Amino acid sequence: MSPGEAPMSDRSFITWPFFAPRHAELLDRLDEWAQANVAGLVDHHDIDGSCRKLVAALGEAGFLDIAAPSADQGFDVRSLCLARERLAWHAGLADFAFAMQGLGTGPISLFGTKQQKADYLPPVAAGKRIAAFALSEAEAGSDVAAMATTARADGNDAYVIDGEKTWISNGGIADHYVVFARTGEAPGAKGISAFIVDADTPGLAIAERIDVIAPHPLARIRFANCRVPASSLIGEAGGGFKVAMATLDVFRASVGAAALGMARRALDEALGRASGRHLFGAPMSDLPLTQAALAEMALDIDASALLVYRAAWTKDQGAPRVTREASMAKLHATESAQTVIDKAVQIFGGLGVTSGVKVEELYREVRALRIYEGASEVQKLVIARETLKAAGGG
Ligand code: COS
Repeated sequence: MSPGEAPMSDRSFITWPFFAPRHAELLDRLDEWAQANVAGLVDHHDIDGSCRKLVAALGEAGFLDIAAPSADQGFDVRSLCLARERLAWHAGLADFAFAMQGLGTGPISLFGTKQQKADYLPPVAAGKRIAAFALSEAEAGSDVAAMATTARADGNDAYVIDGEKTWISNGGIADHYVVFARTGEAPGAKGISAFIVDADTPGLAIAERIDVIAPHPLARIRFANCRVPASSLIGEAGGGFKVAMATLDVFRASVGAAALGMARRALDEALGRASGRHLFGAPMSDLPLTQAALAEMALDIDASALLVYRAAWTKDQGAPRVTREASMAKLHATESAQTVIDKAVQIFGGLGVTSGVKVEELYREVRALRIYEGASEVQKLVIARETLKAAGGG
């Protein structure tokens, strides 16, 4: 393998019974496109510019239809997961650009009116507009129902939004934000609504850009007397919590898929390193401790893959909710990807913590996945609740 060239990757999973022939074809197209384009689109010194270029190129290549489907049948969650897995294998930023087009329109795809879908989905799918999902607040990340941002009805034809959202991906470069705010129909989860807010709406301001260990566009956003038409409400007034949770039911499994793609890449890198490097007179891959690490990595990857594809397949079979399956997929795939990548760094030794080396990049990139779209602790809570419910308790 020459420097900079991507290693070979196991693709036998595509013959597992979760997938149809169109998924194998998608995997081929993604790999071919990413090999030819991703390196030229990612510039780590210009994150905003890279994301804009990635969104435009992914749209032009036709992949964003998977993230923001206009067709009546809606999401093909297996395609969504495969796309994230494969893009994450190639570059975390490519996965990020793809995924946020989906999360930032998920509520519209699932609950939007005909008009909202017609206005927002085609330009996002074409890569001509950038989308964002604004749910988290400083005091309401895991506990969504505690959110403080308000949207007050102003007559029958408008709402006025006040408050702050933070850690908003694509904050600063998005053309619209799906914003969740308290409309007060009832306390807690039942008094929240979702709105589409165009980025140029007066009263919406980027309060701060946030730097993180694996840089991507991220911001704190302030709403001050931000007036939006009533037609921007997604779903029913007071139904915003369900809109958020149903969107996360689709996208949480895909976070697991992104983690899986990163873990697969780490294993591929580690296999190359272990067979190419000689230690004590033999290839490193002959050492029992190296073999134990590689075995544990391969096992974790297959377990994650089974959970991710199970969640995606179950949703694609028409299950109204896949809360338990999606939480299990996200929890296991993100936690184990962290471990798999850490083992790859160990196999690389000093080179593994050197800037610019792929496993070092993966080590930084995977960390946030255990936090966003529901931290691991929230996933455990969700799985326990669902398990107790199924057993007739809880
Ligand atoms: N799909 C549809 N509806 C759902 C749902 C889902 N997946 N999950 C919950 N709901 C509904 C419930 O059915 C309930 O409605 P009813 O009372 O009519 O039955 C309502 O929403 C409230 O649900 P619940 O009582 O479970 O709410 P909680 O406040 O206890 O929710 C958790 C708790 C922790 C599960 C939730 O807040 C959560 O997932 N938090 C993490 C959020 C997150 O991912 N944050 C990161 C920001 S996104 S980058």
